[in-house]
Amino acid sequence: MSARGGAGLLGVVVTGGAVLLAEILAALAGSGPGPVEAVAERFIDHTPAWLKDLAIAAFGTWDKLALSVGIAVVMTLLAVLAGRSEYRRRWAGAAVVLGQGLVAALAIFTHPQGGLSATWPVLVGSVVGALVLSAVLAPPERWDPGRAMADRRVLDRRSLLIGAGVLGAAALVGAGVTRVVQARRPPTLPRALPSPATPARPVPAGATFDVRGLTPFRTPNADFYRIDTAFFAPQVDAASWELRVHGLVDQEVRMTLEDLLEEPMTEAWVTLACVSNEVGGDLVGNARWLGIPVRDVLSRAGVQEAADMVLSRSTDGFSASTPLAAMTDDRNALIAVGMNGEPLPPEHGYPVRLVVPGLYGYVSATKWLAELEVTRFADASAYWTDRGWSERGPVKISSRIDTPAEGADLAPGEVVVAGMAWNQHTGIAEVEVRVDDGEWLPARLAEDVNVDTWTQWLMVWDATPGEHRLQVRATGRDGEIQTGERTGVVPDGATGWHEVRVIVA
Ligand SMILES: Nc1nc2c(c(=O)[nH]1)N[C@H]1C(S)=C(S)[C@@H](COP(=O)(O)O)O[C@H]1N2
Ligand SMILES: [Mo]
Repeated sequence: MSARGGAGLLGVVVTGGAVLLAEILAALAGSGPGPVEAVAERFIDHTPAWLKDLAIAAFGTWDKLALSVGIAVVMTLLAVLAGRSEYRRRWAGAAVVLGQGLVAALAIFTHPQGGLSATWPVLVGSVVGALVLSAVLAPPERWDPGRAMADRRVLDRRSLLIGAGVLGAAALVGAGVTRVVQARRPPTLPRALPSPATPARPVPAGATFDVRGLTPFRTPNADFYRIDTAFFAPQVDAASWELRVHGLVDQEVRMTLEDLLEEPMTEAWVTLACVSNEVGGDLVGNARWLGIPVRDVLSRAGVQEAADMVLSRSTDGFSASTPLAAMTDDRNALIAVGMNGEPLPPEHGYPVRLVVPGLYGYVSATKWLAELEVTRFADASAYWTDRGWSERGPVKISSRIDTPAEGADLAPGEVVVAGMAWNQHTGIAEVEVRVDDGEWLPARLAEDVNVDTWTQWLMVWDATPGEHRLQVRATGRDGEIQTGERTGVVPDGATGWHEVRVIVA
């Protein structure tokens, strides 16, 4: 390898080590986000809406992986640059490493869960990195072994390494001690999930069809789609968590997690859907949620006449604008602590989130909930509304073919066509399938659980040889027939019929 190539490689190794050190320090101290997370999230926050939409369209739920790869590539290029610059001019590469450290420190400083006190791990990491880089990469003639003992700069090199080592070790010990002193709790609730005062009706056997390839009625937590602007799920401390209800209310209400868990709980099956779900997409899931009705908390605060919206905010700076009526009418709008019988997983909002039947997640389902501000649409706007999405997001009636899969090779004869349909808070009255622009034929609906959940459907199709196109559409309990007109997800959700093409031979 050429000397320059070697310098670039050393730059990568040293910078990588510095980032790792900063990440370990941040994780140990629990003082806030690590540099990679902070930079990624600040990046997401400052990405123009069109680029974000493009990323979600191109990568779907892999968008975060794509972003990680992008960040890794940029960091590697900067690290190679640092190595080569240091090789050419003393401190030039060290300056690049320090510069990266300062950028990351700024990202942490301005991060909702960061702040000034959370910047020290990355500052220590980048100073250690700069010292080590300078020590190992000064121009080669300085390291002529024949002159080693005589050359003061060799001493420089040794003292640099010693300095870096002492600093790094001291920081590690300090962070470790902080960790032990804080004795951070594992993410569990202060007590077991209460049993519901108002339980959900048991799921009748007829609510699920046993068809291979068909989505299960209940989405296990581990399989539930995840969409949010957080790179890593925020770590919320249950002991100090508090919900604040304020704005156009008679009196501000504050509740700790203990307070919340003492309230009578409602359990409800609710299907959650993302506005970014394309026709046929899988950004939708169904769970049994446990929580207290939002209206109970709002009535305690006393909502004033002028209000028409609740702006919910998360601990990480996200916000959602929910029509007041959706939180005060009789639907199961919940301040939820449980998901399928367990505390919320960190990625789904631990310790507390909102779930509101009938509305897309971006205007209702705030995870890592921190506050409810009672306000007016005329006076405030939410995170995604400020980025070009609609201020209101009622779920659009949708249906999807799960099986057969797109492009499937089938044998002639009876083929089970099955899938899901959802129209939260209104309900599904009918699902129809058609083959090759033929007549719409009614599918069989599974027994429904409530109007807030999705419904499985199936149809037995007598497949004939050839290439065929299957399409599905649903009709709501209100008589609305799902439109075949194709629109994209921006600004308030996609429309159009899902179709799959199959080959029968
Ligand atoms: N704090 C926070 N809450 C959030 C979001 C977010 O970015 N941050 N995204 C919302 C969106 S767009 C959706 S679709 C749902 C997704 O919830 P899930 O990840 O549990 O499926 O969460 C909502 N709640
Ligand atoms: Mo979403």
